[in-house]
Amino acid sequence: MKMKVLKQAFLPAPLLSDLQQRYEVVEFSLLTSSDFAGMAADFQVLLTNGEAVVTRELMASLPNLALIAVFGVGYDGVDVQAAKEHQVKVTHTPDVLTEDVADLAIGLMLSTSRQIPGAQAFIQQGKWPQASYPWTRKVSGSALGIVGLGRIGLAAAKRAQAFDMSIAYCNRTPLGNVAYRYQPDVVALARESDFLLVCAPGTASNRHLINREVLEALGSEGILINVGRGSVVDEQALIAALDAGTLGGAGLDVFSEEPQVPSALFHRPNVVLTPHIASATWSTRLAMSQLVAKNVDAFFNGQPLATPVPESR
Ligand code: NAP
Ligand code: 8YV
Repeated sequence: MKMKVLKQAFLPAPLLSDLQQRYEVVEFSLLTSSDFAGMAADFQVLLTNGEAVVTRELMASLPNLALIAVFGVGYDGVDVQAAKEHQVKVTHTPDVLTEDVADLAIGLMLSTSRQIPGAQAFIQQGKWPQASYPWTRKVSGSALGIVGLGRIGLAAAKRAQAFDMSIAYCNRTPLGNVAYRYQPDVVALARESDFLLVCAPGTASNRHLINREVLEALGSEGILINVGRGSVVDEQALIAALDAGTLGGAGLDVFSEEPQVPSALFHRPNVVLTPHIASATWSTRLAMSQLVAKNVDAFFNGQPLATPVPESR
């Protein structure tokens, strides 16, 4: 008989069909409360993704839960303190998506500052015969501030070096082995930057780290890029700054209330929006899938987990 695993959130079809060869994957949203009560003790593994929320209550309702396997590197949706208390390990999918997310960060930087979507709309709206597209802002040689110089931040910095950008960063702890300038104060970093790139995780303490004061410091010529988590940016303050013209622009892959995006961000030439797609290439999503399966298999085979989160090591 196959062991049951509980699936709480959207996961790609290739991952599901792989897991289904070895496990019975049970869809949480299709269970009635009596189904759930009858089966809760069968689940040792919960499958989730980077956007979903795994609460203390859900963990408490699964008496034999021992592993939460996250499809994604960000695990801010998992109550890791509760997981620790329930002796539940958490795994995630670091490294395999780093390059893609850094690529999209650079893509957003270029398309926001050079207004590529706006320029395409200009052609499609038949405006070119009457006028030239307005001049935009140069990327090469400008100053990039990175909030969260981890795996993704470092990969973005490497790409930015090819654009001759001067690079500074803000982490809570400076890195010993990088040539980039450390700026511990995020407001000061924003003031010194033409582009502020957010790659920090969406932990509770990082909520609204990028607030009105930071956006004001970035200024009317400055551009905010966010590929980290929506909760890190105060979205209302961002909209207010765009309205007031005190911020130059924004390129956003993540939002506060996904998949809802405030319409106040739409139809602005200086704002480029993507629907949380930074890791969504075929090869990366397959690599993420393989890593989730590797962690689940390791758990059931009594082997060390491949990629536990730091709190589960
Ligand atoms: P990582 O290697 O753990 O890097 C995170 C970095 O953020 C660390 O260097 C950390 O340094 C820094 N940080 C944390 N809190 C900070 C704060 N308050 N101020 C400044 N820096 C802070 O993680 P990663 O693999 O690069 O991934 C980063 C995040 O990207 C994930 O957590 C996820 O939310 C997001 N992500 C988004 C997508 C997408 O599709 N858009 C895809 C993948 C990942 P210190 O600990 O020293 O502060
Ligand atoms: C995914 C992500 O979109 O890895 C993360 O933290 O945000 C993205 O790679 C997500 O986890 C898939 O649901």
